[in-house]
Amino acid sequence: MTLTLYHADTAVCAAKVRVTLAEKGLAYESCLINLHEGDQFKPEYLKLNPNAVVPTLIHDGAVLIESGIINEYLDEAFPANTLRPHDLVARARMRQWTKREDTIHDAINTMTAVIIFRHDLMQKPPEERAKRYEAMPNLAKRAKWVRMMEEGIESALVRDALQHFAKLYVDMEKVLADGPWLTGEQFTLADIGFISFFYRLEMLQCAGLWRDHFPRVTDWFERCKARPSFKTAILDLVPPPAYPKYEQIARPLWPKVDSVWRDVLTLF
Ligand SMILES: N[C@@H](CCC(=O)N[C@@H](CS)C(=O)NCC(=O)O)C(=O)O
Repeated sequence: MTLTLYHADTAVCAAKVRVTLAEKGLAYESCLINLHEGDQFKPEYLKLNPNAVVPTLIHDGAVLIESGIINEYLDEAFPANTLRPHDLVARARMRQWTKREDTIHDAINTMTAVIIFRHDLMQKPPEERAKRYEAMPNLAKRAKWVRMMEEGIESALVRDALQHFAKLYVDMEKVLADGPWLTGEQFTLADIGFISFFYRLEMLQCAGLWRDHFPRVTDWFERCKARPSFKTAILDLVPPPAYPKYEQIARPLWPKVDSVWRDVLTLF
């Protein structure tokens, strides 16, 4: 049996799959894709993943894409240490959480882009910026990217992203009254789906989004971080000292994020 994962150390979607692999104790061959260099657009990679994104998993020659689908696949293909509830109602609830991952990922992408990517890109001359935009084959993604780069932290896209987080945390806070994990007593793919997103927000100096307002969500994330899989799948690849840049760039922007956040929270 062979498992090969195409991923990138900081890519939050790839980290979701690494957490599942670690929780299930599955070894894999690691193929790193350099997203900044544009490896994802190379023809040989596009044959595996026509969406030009990571992760891609290859299991005994079968190519699988989409992190949430890969996670369910892994749990079905390797039933030991199951990460899905046996009870069908609980399993359906788990899928209600995993279904939200793409929307939350999009919001994470907004925050990372306006805080970090923009900082880097705006230092480049306009022609080089235009080249970067043109290299993006997906026109909707390109249009969003241009808007994020032009508008930065003031963009209404930030407010949209924060609204998605607010709804998520309110819902999480509610269910976490009934158990340590999102579907109750068992740690499942529902929890796994959000861990790397929380870590990214922590790197972006935005942990106040939950720490200042949602105590059960705060405890939940601390429990996630205490699991050995967090170290193996996330921390070992993205250690905080390797990213002082994130802190330096992001910290001055937190007051602005926090003021929009407090405003958004009044809607919930
Ligand atoms: N829905 C996809 C999203 C994958 C995705 O957007 N991956 C990001 C990294 S987290 C990526 O590869 N971005 C590179 C790019 O957009 O050029 C999944 O969950 O697998």
